Amino acid sequence: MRIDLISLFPDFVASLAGHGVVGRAGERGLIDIHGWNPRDYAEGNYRRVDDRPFGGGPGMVMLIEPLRAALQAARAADPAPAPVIYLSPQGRRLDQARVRALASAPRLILLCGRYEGVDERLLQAEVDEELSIGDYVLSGGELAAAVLIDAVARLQDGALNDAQSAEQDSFGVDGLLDCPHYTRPVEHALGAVPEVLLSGNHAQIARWRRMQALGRTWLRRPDLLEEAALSKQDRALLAEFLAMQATPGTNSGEPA
Ligand code: 9D3
Repeated sequence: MRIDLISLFPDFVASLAGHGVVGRAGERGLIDIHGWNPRDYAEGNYRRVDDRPFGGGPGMVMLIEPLRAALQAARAADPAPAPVIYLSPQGRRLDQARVRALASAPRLILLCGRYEGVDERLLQAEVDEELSIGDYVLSGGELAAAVLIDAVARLQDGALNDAQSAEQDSFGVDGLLDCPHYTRPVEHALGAVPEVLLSGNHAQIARWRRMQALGRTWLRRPDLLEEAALSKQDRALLAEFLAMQATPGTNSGEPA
């Protein structure tokens, strides 16, 4: 997958993408990130990339021409057609279903804004999709682009090691939260490891983990449960979890 990044700080995003799973995906040639700085396409001694908003008000607005020229250069660098994604607080909220769809594209162009935003005419003419990463205020689109790159890079075939891939099978697909995890020591002042995990009974362990995943999702993210397609067995496990919750002396490990 080729990713072209239009940003006043392309190196910032590329450096974030140079570590961990994304870094490895880059080394393996699974993703290839190219930065394009609108300032390099700006005219005049001052190389302006922004100007004051018509109608007044605080902040600056990114100029059409430097962005258009940077986009054009990015497009021309590869013949594959690429959707242009604008990272913006006005966009649709990114979720794992959208990440999955974008991860299968051969190419993406990511447009990052700074200041108050981008001249609306450039957006109308050039942008195919507008995405937000959540309801909080960032200073620009760069961190959002880094989030999107991380999320699509780890879905590329061969990006994860075997253990990570196995985990991905059970999580992220069914839309539930993860179950709790424990490692040594078995006994600690902070508590003991649930006995079932030490039993060696893999069917019982799988059942317990599924029940915990269902229960935590119900407690913490009921919105996700409405989307998830629960089997009859899942409903029974959830009922069992909730009954245990209601019984004093059965601490499931949930904070109050
Ligand atoms: C305080 C400035 N706001 C005036 C009401 C508007 C505003 C402009 C530019 C708010 C944030 C930004 C910069 N943010 C992004 O470019 C951005 C973003 C975000 O802020 N939150 C979540 N997702 C994203 S994607 C891009």
